[in-house]
Amino acid sequence: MTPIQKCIRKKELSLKPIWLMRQAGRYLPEFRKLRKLNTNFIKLCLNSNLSSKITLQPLKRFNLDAAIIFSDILIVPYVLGQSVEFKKDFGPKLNNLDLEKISQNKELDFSKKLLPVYQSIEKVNKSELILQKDIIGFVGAPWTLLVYMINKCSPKKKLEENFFKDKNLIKETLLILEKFLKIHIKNQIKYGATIIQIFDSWAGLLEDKNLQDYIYTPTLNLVNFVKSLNVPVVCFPREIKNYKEYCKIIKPDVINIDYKINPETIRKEIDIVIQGGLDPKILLTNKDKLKVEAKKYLEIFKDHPYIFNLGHGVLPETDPQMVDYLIKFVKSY
Ligand code: 1CP
Repeated sequence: MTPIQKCIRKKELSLKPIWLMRQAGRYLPEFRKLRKLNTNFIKLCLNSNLSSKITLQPLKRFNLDAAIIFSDILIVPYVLGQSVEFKKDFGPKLNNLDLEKISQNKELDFSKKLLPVYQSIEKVNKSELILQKDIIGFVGAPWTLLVYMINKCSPKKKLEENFFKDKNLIKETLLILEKFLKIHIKNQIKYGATIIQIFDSWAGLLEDKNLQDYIYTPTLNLVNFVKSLNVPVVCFPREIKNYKEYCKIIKPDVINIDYKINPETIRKEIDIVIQGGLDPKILLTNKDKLKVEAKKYLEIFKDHPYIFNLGHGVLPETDPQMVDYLIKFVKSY
């Protein structure tokens, strides 16, 4: 059993495995080099030779306990027929959501279009670098995908007034997403993913009265689906106001916390495996500060099953040497 599986399934306390969100990405010069030659980001995700190589890049450098497959949560709307472009210094730009168009998708076609992602998982699975490590497959939560699909770009702070005006569009889109996200999850597992993480990056945008319909119901359906396949599921409802209530309702195997939440409070409130928390901005400071902060999390979660990770993704301006230092520190603690 891998260190992460021991932590999740056996609640081992002595192991504090580590991986980092966005561990494959722009802070690595070897990634930037490949990215420069491949200007179309979606095409890069759908090139299994390159995406498997990128997935393994951080494992070549660092003693991480998992690889996260190089893809994106927005690949699902893209494959469903809502085009997505990634613009430099702007982020994703989607075109209009066409419910009739996305309703016509068929399972076989959908899986076929995503085959390169699955082949990438298969390639990673065959690498020596992945021995005794996990492969993390992932999806965006229906709510977060809906935000991008309706808003057509990153919402940053607040949703527009009229975001919720077409209730039927929202309801139907969430159902379509649920159906195809289950297929995407099933396929990733079939090809070798050993953990599924559900990213709900915009969970913090919702008011309490909307949580049930837009987050709890659709996410619970996905979580129960992953559990039925006997694979652990990690949820990351970034900046959700009430992690305790979320965990009580959703019951994921692991909860990833963001950096704004107090880790001590969370430890007292929640009895499931916890992952993450460290502010990625700490990696931009210096080794002494990094050590103090990393130690804080390791001490707080000394007697709690804990997977070391960040409270959001590695920032592009991060020095890889700081990542190296963090991983060595956690591994030797
Ligand atoms: O080079 C580039 O310009 C592309 C940058 C990039 C990368 C490296 C994007 C565009 N996506 C990714 C990869 C990615 N995205 C991974 C796999 C790599 C890894 O983690 O090592 C994963 C798991 C994601 C997940 C993802 N994409 C999320 C959830 C996590 C989070 O950051 O909150 C979200 C919200 C996205 C959308 C997205 N894709 C890319 C960007 C810049 C964004 C965020 C845009 C925004 O701020 O709204």
